[in-house]
Amino acid sequence: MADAKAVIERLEGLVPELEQAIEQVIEQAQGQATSQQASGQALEDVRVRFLGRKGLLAEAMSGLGGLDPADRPAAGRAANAVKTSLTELFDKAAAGLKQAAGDAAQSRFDPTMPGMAPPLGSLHPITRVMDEICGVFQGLGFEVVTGPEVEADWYNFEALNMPPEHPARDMQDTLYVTDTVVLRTHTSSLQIRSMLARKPPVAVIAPGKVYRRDSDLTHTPMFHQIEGLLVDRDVSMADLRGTLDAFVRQLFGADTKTRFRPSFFPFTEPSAEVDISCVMCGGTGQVNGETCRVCKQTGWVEILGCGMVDPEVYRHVGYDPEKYTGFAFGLGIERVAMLKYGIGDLRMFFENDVRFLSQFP
Ligand code: 2NL
Repeated sequence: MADAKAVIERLEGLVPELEQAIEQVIEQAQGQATSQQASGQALEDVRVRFLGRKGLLAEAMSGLGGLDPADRPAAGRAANAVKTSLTELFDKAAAGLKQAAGDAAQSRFDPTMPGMAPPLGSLHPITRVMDEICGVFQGLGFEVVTGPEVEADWYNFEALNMPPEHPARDMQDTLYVTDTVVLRTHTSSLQIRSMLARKPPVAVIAPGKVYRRDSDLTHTPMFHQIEGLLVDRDVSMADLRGTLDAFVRQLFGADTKTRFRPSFFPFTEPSAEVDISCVMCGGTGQVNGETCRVCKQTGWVEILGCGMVDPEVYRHVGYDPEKYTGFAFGLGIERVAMLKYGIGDLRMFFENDVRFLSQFP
């Protein structure tokens, strides 16, 4: 017959043994020598060693079977009490370890550290220049208008004094959607729409994407344009010059000079092209003793086309050409942006390389 006292002693001896094993795991965890995951695993190993199916408790309890039946109830109660103690010890240790891991994370968190700045986007340089130009004209009392990029040929050509056989309507130059629908080749179509929608005085500025059947080093099939239109009684070419002078000075600086050269557009008469004194060399034609690459030593760069609205356009929108006069102008945004920021290659605007774009914060 096995000795009941010895079995009970063996069982009860497990409690301090587990306490010691747990203490060891906790000491290791506090020494930071082990990771949170490693100490969790070490504790689990201890649990299996004591409480597992073939663990120390199971082994000690197997002694119960060999006892005198009279001793079994007392030994059984002792065994149950030990099992409860061991389980509680283990649960407490596991909770303590988890708490300690949380505390450690807390102490590593430094609320005084500067935050991480989220990466900021920026406006495309074309958008910036477009906004800036619109802002200047809004300051002069013009209203910004927008509208469709897919346009009936009547608004894009016919109303602008470009009848069906006009050379600008050639398939070589224009992107046709159907026989009578085009991708707008300029934003003049918006100004035609504006004139149809209201009576003079009209002062509108029309920014947007335009499309031409053209693609090489200096031309892209899509580019950006701004057109302006002012129609009222007694509008003269002097008003046109004054308005464009004010615009150019605001955009390129107060020292900028302008010059008007005679030109031709089907929708204006007379027509002119406007040059500004070169933004690179200040009109001298030289940069550090070398030929200015922007104006090719001429001291001037072309910036826009303009003119007095042709009476033929008024007839198409139902304005009386005897009563009203007005001026219009158009300019390419890419060209202005290249001049303003000293960009030499048109393709930069369309590649959308972040290293380029992020230079315009
Ligand atoms: C250029 C020249 C120009 C216009 C656009 C216009 C619009 C209407 C009536 C008359 Cl509704 N004219 N627009 C006039 C002259 C020149 O653009 O070189 N653009 C890039």
